[in-house]
Amino acid sequence: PATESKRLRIAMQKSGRLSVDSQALFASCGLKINLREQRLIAHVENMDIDILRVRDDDIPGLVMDGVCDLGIVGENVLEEESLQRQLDNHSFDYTVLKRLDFGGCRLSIAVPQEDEYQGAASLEGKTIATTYPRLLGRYLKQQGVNARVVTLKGSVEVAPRAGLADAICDLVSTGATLEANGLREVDVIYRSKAVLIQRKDLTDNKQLKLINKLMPRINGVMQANE
Ligand code: PRT
Ligand code: ZN
Repeated sequence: PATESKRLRIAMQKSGRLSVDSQALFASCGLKINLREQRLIAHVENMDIDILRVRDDDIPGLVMDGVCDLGIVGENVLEEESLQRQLDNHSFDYTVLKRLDFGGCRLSIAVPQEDEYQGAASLEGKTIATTYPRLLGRYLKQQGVNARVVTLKGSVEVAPRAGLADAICDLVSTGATLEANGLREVDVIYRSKAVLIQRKDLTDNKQLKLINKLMPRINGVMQANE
């Protein structure tokens, strides 16, 4: 029934680069979660919160569709989904509650070590492989460059060697993956961190109160880590 207050639903990455830090953030905010079982939903024992553990790619949509109230996701995935939804005329509303201090990386253009590169114009007429076609497409448009974009969900870094692309646009943190594949980072097109987002139409008083209780804790934890 609509009058009954629902538990706050928070989406987090089930397993991957953001899961350990997301869990640690929840723990340091006092949430007691039993994550032993490999379940989709974990109930928080001491608060009216459920944690949904999903693929990171599903998190923006779950929040934008109002299926989850909060979510922790990389800005790269969030922005890519927003751009895609704008093109598809789907809802893409959300509020960023906090930019977090983990999950940092950059989305960069990389070319084979020996290839010449003199700015974005060097990409004219080339084929670029990426997992982020909308972010790359926006960049190419801004630069006035016509290039072919090939979408790969994985193994983007091997595309040039495999003859699938002339260049790639992929996430980089240390640069070791690019180096191991004979590639050179030439332009950063987007800088990303993990963010805590909230759905736009959240009106339940109890849920809003809970969020108002959590936010100072998150701010406190982040200040202590500075
Ligand atoms: O299974 P699921 O779909 O949930 O996970 P996933 O495999 O899609 O994502 P995951 O866990 O790899 O990354 C989750 C988020 O972490 C990304 O969306 C980014 O916001 C953030 N992040 C931070 C990174 C990196 N750093 C990163 N280095 N995501 C991916 N990488 C990859 C990159 O794609 C490349 O293959 O690591 C490699 C490069 O790393 P370096 O250190 O060699 O430069
Ligand atoms: Zn993913």
